[in-house]
Amino acid sequence: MAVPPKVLSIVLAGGEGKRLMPLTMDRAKPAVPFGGTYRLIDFVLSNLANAGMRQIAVLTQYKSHSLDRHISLTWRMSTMLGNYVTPVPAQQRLGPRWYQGSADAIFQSMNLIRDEKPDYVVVFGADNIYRMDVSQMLEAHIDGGLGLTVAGIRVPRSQASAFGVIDADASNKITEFLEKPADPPGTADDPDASFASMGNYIFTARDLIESLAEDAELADSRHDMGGDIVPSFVSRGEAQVYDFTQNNVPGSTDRDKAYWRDVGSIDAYHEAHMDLVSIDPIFNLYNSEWPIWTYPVQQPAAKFTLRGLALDSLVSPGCIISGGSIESSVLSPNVRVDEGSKVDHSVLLTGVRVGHRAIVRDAILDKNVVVPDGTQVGVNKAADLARGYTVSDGGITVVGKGITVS
Ligand code: ADQ
Repeated sequence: MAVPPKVLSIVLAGGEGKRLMPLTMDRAKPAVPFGGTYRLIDFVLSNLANAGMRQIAVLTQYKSHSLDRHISLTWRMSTMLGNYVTPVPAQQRLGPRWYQGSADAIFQSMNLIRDEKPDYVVVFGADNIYRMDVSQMLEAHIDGGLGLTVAGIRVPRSQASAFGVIDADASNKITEFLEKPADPPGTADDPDASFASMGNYIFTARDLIESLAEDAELADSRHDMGGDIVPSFVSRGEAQVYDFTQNNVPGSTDRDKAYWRDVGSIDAYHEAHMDLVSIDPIFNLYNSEWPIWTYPVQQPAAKFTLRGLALDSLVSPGCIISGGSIESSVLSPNVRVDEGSKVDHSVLLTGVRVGHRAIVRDAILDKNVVVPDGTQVGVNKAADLARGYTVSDGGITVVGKGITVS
């Protein structure tokens, strides 16, 4: 039997997440809570661990305290997942500077690749919601025989300027790659769709090492994976695309099979939560054949009293809904909603308190926000702005950590 290839996985977890402010005010974007009990980074780490990847380095830098803590608690201490995952803080090995672009983050951590001597390096972003059997992409990379494989998915062309856009030939070789183009091209069969990079790459290790070393010498490079490294492989005819729709995760259905969301903006983050509470879930958190791992919540089951109710919602352990009504919303652990209050189309993070006769609508309330008796948030957007809260382009109000709504 052939010796299995040696694979090192690197998760890029150092992004600032400016467009998720104020949720990223004092936590890194991959540490932003999602879906009641998860953090964004749990999705990529689960995809890697479930696919059998046993060496995973998480490169962190920006406000990484809560991220490091979460990784240690969930991933390092778990007996089942053992010691697969290691957080690697910015090490400033090559001089007194933090990572510049994402490629510089890997370049500065090159000792990991040199020490482990892998055949292949999996480099995945940390900010997306999806399920993927990474071993199937690895197989496609090995079969393709090129230096780089980029995972791709069709997205509405109107949204494609936020992504790297791919053109490929019939053999999947990438012929053109445009990083975040102002006017993204459509695909050959659908002018309203673009073929986008998911920001997930598999490299043959020696090609990655060579390319990073060359890029580090270039004065005009931004040292960015999507902006510099991928285009350099494409210009040498060394990159292929892996169509995400080919991926088959055990237990997934036709409806949730190709689900992938970039949750980089407030509106996308809110919409991805609404996908979780839609009646026929588009993203199914309950697929036990491909679990999404996280830190187990040590709280009693959610309790509903005084005719409190929740419709089309996720309500985490430790929540008490006493007389309030929750609709199309996601509640993290330990949220309280009191009598006469209504929470609608909203995301409430851990420890939020909603008093009596309050209204929360089209809103995201960060950890420990208090909505006192009789107050409203998200109902009148002009009033929300006047009170200093963030209101997204799509009309979602965000109240930052610990604030008492006035
Ligand atoms: P973006 O997500 O906009 O586009 P970037 O901001 O570089 O690219 O983030 C990619 C990943 O790297 C994220 O997980 C982020 O947290 C992390 N990261 C960023 N800078 C880092 C640093 N200095 N150190 C460590 N980690 C860092 C990318 C691609 C696009 C693709 C989209 C898909 O460039 O081509 O379409 O992802 O979401």
